[in-house]
Amino acid sequence: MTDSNTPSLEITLFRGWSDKGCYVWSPFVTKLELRLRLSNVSYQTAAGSMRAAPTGKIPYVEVREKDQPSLPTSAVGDSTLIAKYLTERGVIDDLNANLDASVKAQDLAMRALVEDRLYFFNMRERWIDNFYIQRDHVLTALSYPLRVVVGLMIHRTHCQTLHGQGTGRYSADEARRFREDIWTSLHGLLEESRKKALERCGGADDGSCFWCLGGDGPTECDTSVFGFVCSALIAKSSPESKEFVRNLPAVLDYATRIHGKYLPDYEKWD
Ligand SMILES: N[C@@H](CCC(=O)N[C@@H](CS)C(=O)NCC(=O)O)C(=O)O
Repeated sequence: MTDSNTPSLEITLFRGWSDKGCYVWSPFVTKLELRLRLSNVSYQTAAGSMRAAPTGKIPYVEVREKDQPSLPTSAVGDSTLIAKYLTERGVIDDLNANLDASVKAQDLAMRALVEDRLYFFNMRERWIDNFYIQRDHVLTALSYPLRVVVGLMIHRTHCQTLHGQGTGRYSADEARRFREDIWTSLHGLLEESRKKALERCGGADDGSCFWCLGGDGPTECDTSVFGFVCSALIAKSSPESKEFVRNLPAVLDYATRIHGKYLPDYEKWD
């Protein structure tokens, strides 16, 4: 549990794995953890299961009213919907409240870049190119025979999804280049943001965080981008992405500063 400002709700975040003290491989879980920690909100973690998740995906949360413990818990799924719900309940701050319309649009575009584009290249690298590593990690709770059967079903579903969405139709080289273009563009953006942050404090780097859109505080897209950077650095089923990201100094610096300030209790990537 982190220190709390929070008040009325007891929050359990289901992360897919128990893995105490570690990041999990899902970028959406880490996105939500950073989102909670930016508002200094207390929460507990548990493994949960896809079957219990309201959307069939992780992350999801269960919330209980602290002052009315007899009420049933509510379950909410999807990292964005969870953040919206907690914002509306006044539990976390609305990070984008004071942005003007064009910056809000940039923020949404950055989230879409990672959550709705990079996501599919990750799915391909993990579930197709490095299937056995991904299967054995995701289905670790299952016996080996079940893992084989369920793994095959997931593989088939993901192949169909990637074919329908289009990412599955590229050659391996094309897919790699598209994926690397995303990381390279993020690196360029973060280099500029770091420069702006340094200029704001007169060139003296005190090790503070800098943020994607170059402002003096985080916006929603920082939680998504951090989630995807962290996931690329820790997941063993995306070795090419890891190697590529490890060679992007501004991306590493961005994630290292956020890790140090907001998630220092988690084991860091190597
Ligand atoms: N839009 C969802 C995406 C969540 C998601 O795709 N989670 C993946 C793990 S990274 C998952 O649970 N996949 C299982 C499945 O697709 O069946 C969110 O923001 O929470």
